[in-house]
Amino acid sequence: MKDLQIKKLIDAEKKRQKSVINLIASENYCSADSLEALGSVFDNKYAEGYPGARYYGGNQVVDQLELLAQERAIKLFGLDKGEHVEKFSDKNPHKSKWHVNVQPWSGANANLAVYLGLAPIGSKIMGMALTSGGHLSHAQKVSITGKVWEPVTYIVDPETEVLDYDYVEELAKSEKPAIIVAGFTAYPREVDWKRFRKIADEAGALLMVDMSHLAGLIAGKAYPSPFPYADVVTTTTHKTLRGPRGAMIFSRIDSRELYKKIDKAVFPGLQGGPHESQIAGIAVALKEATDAKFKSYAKQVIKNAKVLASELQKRGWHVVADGTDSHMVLVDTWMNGEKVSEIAARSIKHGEMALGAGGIPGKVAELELEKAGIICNKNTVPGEKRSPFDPSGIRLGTPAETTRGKKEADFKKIAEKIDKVLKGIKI
Ligand code: DSN
Repeated sequence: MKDLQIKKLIDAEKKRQKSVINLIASENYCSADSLEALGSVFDNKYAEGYPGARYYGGNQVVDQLELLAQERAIKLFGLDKGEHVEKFSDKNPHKSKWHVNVQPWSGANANLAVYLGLAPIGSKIMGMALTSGGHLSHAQKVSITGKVWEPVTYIVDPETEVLDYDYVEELAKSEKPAIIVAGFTAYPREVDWKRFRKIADEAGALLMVDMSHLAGLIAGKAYPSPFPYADVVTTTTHKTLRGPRGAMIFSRIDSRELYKKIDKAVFPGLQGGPHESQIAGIAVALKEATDAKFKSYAKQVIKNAKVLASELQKRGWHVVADGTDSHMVLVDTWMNGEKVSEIAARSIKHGEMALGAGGIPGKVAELELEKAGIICNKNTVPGEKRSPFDPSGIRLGTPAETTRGKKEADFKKIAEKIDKVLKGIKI
């Protein structure tokens, strides 16, 4: 590369990535082949429209690429075999095959496109609260998704910190949202997709699952698939799925023609030209994820997260929802209970008690862990009393380090190190 300033920064970031323990639950390392496709000549091409119906000439090769990416996505999640047709709710007559749009530039865009296509402006969208593990694009007030549509927000059970489906059902039945969003950004436990289908049917709503965090685990058959039950499934491609950044929207092909409305919402509704180089990189990752090795990877991700959670619990840390069934572990470092009362004592000295009980603010935990070479993110926790900029906990994830070959024994050591760093914090 001739641009030495940029080359220096790329090398510095490579060095940083290699030298840290990366526990950001939403990050991963995509393959060299994916990166090669991402940096390819496909980036030079304008291809507004869809295969066979573009607004520019010269799209013969790009059309083949996009169709191949779609075919691989459908195959990876078993949607080519019709196995996700029969199980679809008896109440819902829309038994169908699936279509996938591979053009969304990002996950938030993909979610926005679904709402734009399927929910009348001003209608209700029901999503989980940010503090319970929902995402900004699940109709939160600070996002366009909660300004253009009316947000209906559900939370987890304050005691157990897991979903209370009866309460979600009651809320859905009384609010009658156009769309119910399931699938979360900081919820570690298994989700009962079938129950969500029932809730959507009872409320007369569409069920959209945002499986961004779980896509790789679902592709690797290590976590239950939402496809038998959802009307629409959105996902990013760069988290557990281990591709380059991007997103996809799966929708049923049936008399409701949801897929046509979604395609129109993506383009021309929200986006211009698709990033075909991004689509090429995603296509590579989709093929890699069909490999048997990827199945072992997905299982290992979860095994590692379970070890991380239990090792932290053993040392007295409050793990949200009492553990994990996925790739992530949420630790409430602030409301951490009596077992780490010495930490609370330090916080009292620091004057933090005014804000609640208290241990370590998530922001402090994130910074101190980073100083020790462990990268994670501060995160809100159920019943959050502090602010999203300085919340009560941290979110830890195992996908990136599992890609680097780490197993249970390594995560035991990582838990020991986290414990040591956090308990040694001088506030
Ligand atoms: N920022 C992603 C995450 O970390 O979960 C979601 O957009």
